[in-house]
Amino acid sequence: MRIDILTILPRLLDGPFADSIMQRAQTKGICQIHVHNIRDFSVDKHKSVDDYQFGGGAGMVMMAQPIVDAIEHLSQSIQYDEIIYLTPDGVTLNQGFCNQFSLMGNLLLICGHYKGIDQRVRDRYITKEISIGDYVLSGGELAAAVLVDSVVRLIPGVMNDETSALTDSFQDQLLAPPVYTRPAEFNGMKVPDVLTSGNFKAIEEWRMQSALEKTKQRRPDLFDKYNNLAE
Ligand code: 6GU
Repeated sequence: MRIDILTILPRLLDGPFADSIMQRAQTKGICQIHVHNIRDFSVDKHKSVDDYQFGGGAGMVMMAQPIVDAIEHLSQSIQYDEIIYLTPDGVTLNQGFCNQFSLMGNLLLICGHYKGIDQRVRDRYITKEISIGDYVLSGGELAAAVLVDSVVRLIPGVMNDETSALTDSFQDQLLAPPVYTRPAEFNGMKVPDVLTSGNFKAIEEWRMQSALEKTKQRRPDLFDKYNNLAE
């Protein structure tokens, strides 16, 4: 998979892909991530990327020209499966989208700033508009990092058995149960007896029960969905 990211703040994306699973996916050659500075495609003498919005009102708008030139330039050599605009007014990202994107070959992500990008870029080029939740970030870069991380970890070969997405299968519908590691007693707090019992059937039952209770408490929406699917 190849992922291209267009941004006016490329340094914000230096960190997120340089370690751990994202780094391994790239060194293994499973995924290539390329970050491009939109400003490099600006043609005026001030290297502008934004301008006042028509109709008035506070806040700048990212100009169409540099973004469109960047898209056109990259599209000469790459056929994108999706051109994704990260924006708080997009459709909320979920595991289903992540699974879909992880099966694709080439993705182009565009990070917005200020009031966002000129609507004409969205109308002509964007195939998906994605938000990562109901809160506002100062730009799309951190959202792009979240999207890339959640997608790349799902590509076959990226994770080993221990970190495999298969082991979080039922957490797609339920929240994860509590986990513990040694020592069995820490500062007077004991690990639940069942986990040290060696009774694997009882352990599985305890985990399922804990996951159900936690989900019902914290995410009644997921709990209802889970029960409807089970019916
Ligand atoms: Cl994709 N962008 C911004 N700026 N804020 C967000 C977001 C995206 N998703 C949630 N909040």
